[in-house]
Amino acid sequence: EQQQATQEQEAPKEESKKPISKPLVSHIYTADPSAHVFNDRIYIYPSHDIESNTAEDDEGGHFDMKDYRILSMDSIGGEVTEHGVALDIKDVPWAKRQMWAPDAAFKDGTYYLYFPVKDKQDIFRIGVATSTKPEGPFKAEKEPIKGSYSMDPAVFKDDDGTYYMYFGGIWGGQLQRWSGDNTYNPEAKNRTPEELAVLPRIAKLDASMKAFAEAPKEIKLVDESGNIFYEKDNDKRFFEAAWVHKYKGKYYFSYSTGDTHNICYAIGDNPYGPFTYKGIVLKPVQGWTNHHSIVEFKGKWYLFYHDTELSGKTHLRNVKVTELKYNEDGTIQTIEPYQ
Ligand code: FUB
Repeated sequence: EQQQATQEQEAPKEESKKPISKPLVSHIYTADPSAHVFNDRIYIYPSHDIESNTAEDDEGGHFDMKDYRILSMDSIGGEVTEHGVALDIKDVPWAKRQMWAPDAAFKDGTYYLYFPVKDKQDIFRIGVATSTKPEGPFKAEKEPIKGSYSMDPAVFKDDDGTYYMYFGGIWGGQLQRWSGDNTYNPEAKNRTPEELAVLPRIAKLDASMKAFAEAPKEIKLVDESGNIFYEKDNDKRFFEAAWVHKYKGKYYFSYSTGDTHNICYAIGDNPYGPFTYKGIVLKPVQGWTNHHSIVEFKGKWYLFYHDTELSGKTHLRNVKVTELKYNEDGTIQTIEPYQ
């Protein structure tokens, strides 16, 4: 079995350099920012990091979050509002521990919060909760989304009004335990370097927004020759933190490479891929994890991300934002988070 590095191990330090942007809030720790524009305002759906003193383990047990708090602002650089508890783990009947990176969507007057949390059997599932307001509070469904597993859901609305959920994360996110036909093997180990990398998943949402319209499928993430990455290609293969946005008719699938700490991206012609690897969006940040979202607001594009500037601890992060720029050919200009 491949030796798994502990997630408390920091990415290469950039201490002598200055961060390019400031934490959006400093009174609470926030991470994994999924940003959306609703009603001309930016809403950020982050994880709410806390110090729970849960012992660190190889599966990220110290990321022991217990609720969600939503942030909003009417302009980039404007005042940020934190809206209080949007959903508490005690109000999710099937949940046991670890509320990880959420996302949100809006349809027909209802806001949907999608969130990964471990169930009573310690298996990550994805739940859904609803509200009439983007900031919540949200009311959770009594069961997780049927057929859901692993973590880091990201919901993308295509121009034709179809919603797709992208999800999955390896190691502590448990995706390596699920085969391509969605069967569960609790004994499955992390892939060895010579094995093909685990692939992220997609499932179309049905009209209710609370169920999959189809069984989850693997997404082919490939190199320029069309080959799926091997686990040893860990500077390019998928680890966690999927996000999809559309730019000039192309689908951009971006994600974290986990143990090599980059946010990378790949481009495809339809929501299901294949997506061809193109490069790095964001270089490693302070802290082990790297997780982002990409959103257009008032004609400019922005990258929301996090680092550990406020705490210096991997599990106590703070969300940030910076502008994202494209080249003429549609490639993304790599962002250096420290200069
Ligand atoms: O916040 C907990 C986990 O850390 C997320 O789900 C991952 O993407 C990583 O950022």
